[in-house]
Amino acid sequence: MTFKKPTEKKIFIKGSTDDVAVPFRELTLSNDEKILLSTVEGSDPNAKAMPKIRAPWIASRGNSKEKTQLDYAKAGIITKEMEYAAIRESYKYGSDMPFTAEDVAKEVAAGRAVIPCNVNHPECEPMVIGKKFSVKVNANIGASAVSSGYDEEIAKLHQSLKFGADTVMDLSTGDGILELREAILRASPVPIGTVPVYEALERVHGDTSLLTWEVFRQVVLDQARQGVDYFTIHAGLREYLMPYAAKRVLGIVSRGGSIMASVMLRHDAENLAYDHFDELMEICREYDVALSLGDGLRPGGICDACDKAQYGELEEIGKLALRCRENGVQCFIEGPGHVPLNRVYENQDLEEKYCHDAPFYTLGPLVTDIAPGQDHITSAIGGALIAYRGTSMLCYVTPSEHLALPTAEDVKQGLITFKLAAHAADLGKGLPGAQLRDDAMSRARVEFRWYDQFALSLDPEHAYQVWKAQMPDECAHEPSFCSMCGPRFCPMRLNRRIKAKYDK
Ligand code: IRN
Ligand code: FE2
Repeated sequence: MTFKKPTEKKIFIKGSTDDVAVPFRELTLSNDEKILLSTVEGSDPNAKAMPKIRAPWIASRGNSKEKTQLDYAKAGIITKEMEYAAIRESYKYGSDMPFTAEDVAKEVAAGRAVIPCNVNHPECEPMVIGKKFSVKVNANIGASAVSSGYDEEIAKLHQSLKFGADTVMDLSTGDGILELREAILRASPVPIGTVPVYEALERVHGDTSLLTWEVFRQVVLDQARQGVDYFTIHAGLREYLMPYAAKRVLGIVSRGGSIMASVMLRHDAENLAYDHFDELMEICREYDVALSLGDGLRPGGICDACDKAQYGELEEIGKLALRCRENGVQCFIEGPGHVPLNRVYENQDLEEKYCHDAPFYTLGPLVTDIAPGQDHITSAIGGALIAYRGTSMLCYVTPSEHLALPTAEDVKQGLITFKLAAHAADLGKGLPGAQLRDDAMSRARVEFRWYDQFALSLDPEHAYQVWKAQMPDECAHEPSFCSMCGPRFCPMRLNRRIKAKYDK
């Protein structure tokens, strides 16, 4: 029997005008079935300079009084970004348009969704984060003072794009962060997020007594001008919540949260991002930077989960979210952390209640503490569950969590693990078309179309290697069994005979 291998090509689906052209990977399986897979430009590390697809859209809106996607949505104006995001969302799982640009606009206007896209990041291919849409995955990259440099981090960006990161956060600290961030922004078709307080601490050489509002404000402004699409700001970590954090076993485990808390202690003052929140919103609105309201008091262990510190901060964040909404600043809410399985849903439900349905973006949650080295798994278990309940975006956790800065291989493992968690949630949510790829996989399995199965999998190369390694050489020509059961015990073959007899 001869067999065709599946093929793949890039296609563009156009919107109402030619300048809205959304890239997809079109897979043609060996039986000529077609499947669309989401992609972005620039995932090829050898790609030329990124196209600035948004430049003409931004220029054409130059003098309008609306500044942000939220402003436009509230004014009933459909932007190209909304149209682009709607196409991407729809065709990710199929071929018709279950989500129109109007649907996206409606969710954005209500504050239930965000399109992170700084006006100074024209390379950004718009995407929408919200409960109504598919679950997104963020990958964290970034150098630290003791480990990794420029080239490694750019390689991690490309690795992230290749394995489907929907957004990437640059968490760099140490020297040269400005240049690195510039390179990341110019090479990234996905929204880039940062935690500005990390750079603020760098600028004062780690001396929290020098970390003032003026320093912080300047960092925020510089990064906004550079094109960062969203900022994690830990403004809900109020002074009155500190005693609750002090009672914990693990205290404050958020890096940004602990910097904020040290500054507050040092100056014996309220959180400076809280005190100056209006000014922060002004900067964010000017450049359309979305605020990712940080969970500085997220629990760092099962023992600290769901305590007064965590939920008290969540209530504070909710009030800030409402202010963002009123002021035309897009925002979403960061969440835990370490949470036992039985309290995962409660976290989503409280977030919606306190934060007025703003999108939730969680770090896992990790459902146990006992698996360092495997925490991509402990966190994907909680991640799948909370995303099924309504979380809009999952921050990946890699196998090196709690142990080391992730390598490029960790980035890959973290992403694959979280892409499968996000997809499991999409399936559970019953998103239109979410099951198409699963069904194609099942048919390929029954028909022993091995190469189709590889092409449909999240990590084709790995699936192929596992299959190949144990296949007897003389059978390697598309055998109708695999080495798991061998030819005599293959249930798939038995099923064929059952079908032939009973399902004519
Ligand atoms: C996501 C949800 N809660 C926290 N995160 C991410 O964790 C956050 O966006 C950032 O990428 C990373 C580290 O945040 P901290 O430790 O500074 O809070
Ligand atoms: Fe942790």
